[in-house]
Amino acid sequence: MRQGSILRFAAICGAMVALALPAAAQPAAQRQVTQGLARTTAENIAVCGRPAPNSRLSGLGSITAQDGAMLVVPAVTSFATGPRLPDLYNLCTGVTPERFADVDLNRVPVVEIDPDGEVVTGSIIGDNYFELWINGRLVGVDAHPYTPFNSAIVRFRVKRPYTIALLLVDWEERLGLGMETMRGNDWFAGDGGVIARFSDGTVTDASWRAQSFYVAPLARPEDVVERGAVHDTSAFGRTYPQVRVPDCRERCFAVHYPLPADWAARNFDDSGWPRAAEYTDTEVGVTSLTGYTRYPEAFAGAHWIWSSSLVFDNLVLARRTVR
Ligand SMILES: [Ca+2]
Ligand SMILES: [Ca+2]
Repeated sequence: MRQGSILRFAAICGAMVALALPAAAQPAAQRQVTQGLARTTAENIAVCGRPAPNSRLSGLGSITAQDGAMLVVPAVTSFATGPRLPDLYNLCTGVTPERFADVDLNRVPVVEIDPDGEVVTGSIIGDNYFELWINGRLVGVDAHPYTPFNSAIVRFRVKRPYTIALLLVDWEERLGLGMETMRGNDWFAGDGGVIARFSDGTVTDASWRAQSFYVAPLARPEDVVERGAVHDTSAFGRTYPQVRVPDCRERCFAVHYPLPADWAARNFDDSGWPRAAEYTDTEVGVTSLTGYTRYPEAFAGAHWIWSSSLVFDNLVLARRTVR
């Protein structure tokens, strides 16, 4: 073909490709790659006020990606500035009611989203940390980021439809690498999970959307495959005990994706995100977690959810619009 014909042919092909893409298609995610440990910028952002078993320091780090960007690990959070949600169960504050019926809801302030809305009460556990946003407004942050494990109560007044958005972090001790010390192993890859139940019938389940934004530890950045919208590491397993963690230790890589600026907004289009994956109590490892098992009615009907890998995905955003 002559050059003009080739150009016209290319333009027509381009238009056909554009037409073939679904309306929800979004540009390919821009990944950022880091290798090795971050520089510790905060040893511990959350002091546990009482001696508690399984206490870990909630540290923060800074690491430079291969594109020159400075990244905060495990995540930029609002923990220091956001309102802390009231405790359902928290060994660090000594709030450990024997029964869910013992919880005095009158001590839980109602956050006003819509003055003419209904009051919704929710119970939430983040393994390890969550922030709750409603219609783009930060309603509250997890009172204790890492461990010991805690659970929270929230109340807000809202009108349907409304959008719940959660920022979720599987915290880490080997900052930048998604690993921690476990049973003598300093390079253990921890796993995440979140569960929530709200009094209007909304529960965490596969109807939510969940996307990952920080994936580690990786032997090679190419071990994350962008398969459609999924940041896929399933070739290495998704949960314990099947998961195969690489033995690269401090030489491991991490893949990060920038968070959309408006990810918590009500009108953010999350249709390009994968559906959340449901995980069992056994997979999440919560069968002896008192802040969960002591209050079955607080989480009845809800499922633990996360993105496609409970182990490798360390920063996850999840959303659900309640109609
Ligand atoms: Ca927590
Ligand atoms: Ca992890």
